[in-house]
Amino acid sequence: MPVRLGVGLLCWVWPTLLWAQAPTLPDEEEEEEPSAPSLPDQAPEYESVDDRLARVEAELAQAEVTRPAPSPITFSGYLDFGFFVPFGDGAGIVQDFGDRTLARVRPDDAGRFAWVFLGDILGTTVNSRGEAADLGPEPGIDRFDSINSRGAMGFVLNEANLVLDAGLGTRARATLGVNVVPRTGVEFSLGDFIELDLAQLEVIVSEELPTSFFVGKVEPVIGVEYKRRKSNTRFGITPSLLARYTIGPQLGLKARTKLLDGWVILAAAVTNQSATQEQFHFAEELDSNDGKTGSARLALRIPLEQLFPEFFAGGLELAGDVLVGAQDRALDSEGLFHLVGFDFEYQGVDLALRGQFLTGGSPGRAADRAYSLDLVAAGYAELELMLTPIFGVMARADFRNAWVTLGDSRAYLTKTWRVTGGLRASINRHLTVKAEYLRNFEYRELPAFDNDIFTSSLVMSY
Ligand SMILES: [Ca+2]
Ligand SMILES: [Ca+2]
Ligand SMILES: [Ca+2]
Ligand SMILES: [Ca+2]
Repeated sequence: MPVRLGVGLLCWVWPTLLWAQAPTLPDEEEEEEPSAPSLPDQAPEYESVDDRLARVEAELAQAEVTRPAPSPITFSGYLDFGFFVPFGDGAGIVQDFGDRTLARVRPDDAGRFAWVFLGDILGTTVNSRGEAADLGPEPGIDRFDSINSRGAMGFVLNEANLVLDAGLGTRARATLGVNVVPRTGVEFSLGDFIELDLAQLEVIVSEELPTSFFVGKVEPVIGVEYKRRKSNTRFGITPSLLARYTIGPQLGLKARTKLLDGWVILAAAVTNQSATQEQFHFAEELDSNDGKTGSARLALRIPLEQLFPEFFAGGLELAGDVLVGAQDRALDSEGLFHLVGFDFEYQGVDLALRGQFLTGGSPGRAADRAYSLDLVAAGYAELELMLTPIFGVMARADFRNAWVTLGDSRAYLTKTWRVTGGLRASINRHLTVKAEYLRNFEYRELPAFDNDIFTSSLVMSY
């Protein structure tokens, strides 16, 4: 039972991790030549060949035990420093005073809510964390507006990231990812916070049929954007308009396997919560209901690089995604949060093309402060191209059509589409500079307002 093994291992892995000197089996690649134990100069003459062999073997084994193990722990991470310019007041939403727009677009809903907002609350993203330049008007609610620029341009240390990787023998690996996020203090507090981004144990169950189990705070399985959710792996800077549903780390178990000679990739997870980013309406870390969330991605991987090596340098994945479980924050498991969609990804050497489409919903429950969601549709497609080994460009188009409410108090009508253009310079493996312009458009039935963003980022990896 690999899962039980994983759970059991986890209990002692974390303390061990912190104990850097803990002896663990070294990886075979890293193994240094053991210093051969010297044969004793004066072997007793009566020693038989068998005895002698046994003694040498014992000495070899002793040398193996006493040899200091090479450290299986590696540190890596990055500093992500940015500068952004909001056009407008930095907010992705405006208030719909008197329900003037709502009365036209959703006449049945006009007059139902105390506050109605138009636009996308996370549309004015300034960094890879997905933080908005400003959360905008917030009557009737106390929110953590982490950037809170109120329209000002400014520098921001997006995050200082530290990843600790520990090889636990040849078949297991523990990973710990931490972000330190300095933000403005309020009322004598410092405002800075530390975020445990990832804490997982990966156990490789089988090499022949490549299968891994993960346990802990793990990356989600749906879509493709989670693979490049961090600023040192993302080609551009900002996440897509649907990333909020797919890139939030989850607490639970995950498995991934490759079948049919790598043509089929199956990943599935059982977790406390949805894969929503914690800063968005639909997320919670520790569960408030017994219902667990199941998610899965089934992909067909066409090895274009092998079939047509003269044209392609990578494979094409076409996948279906599904996520369903008790809605987060609700105190029981009756209402279900669900997402279904598909994604695609071609990852070559200089060229990458990827995208995703999602639809879904959640009934919500005001008494438990669970927001309701009608995600009519959201999607994006992104093209990334390295023009030289140093300079690259990216272009992305995305949209989000959604209706989010909380009882009779708040409603968010989002009908947004966006075009993003970006530049990238990978100076060397420690230094990358990126710049991006986000042009946010409102659908025709919504009033247009200023919510474009210019942002840039200097990623210093170590
Ligand atoms: Ca604000
Ligand atoms: Ca948390
Ligand atoms: Ca749950
Ligand atoms: Ca606009």
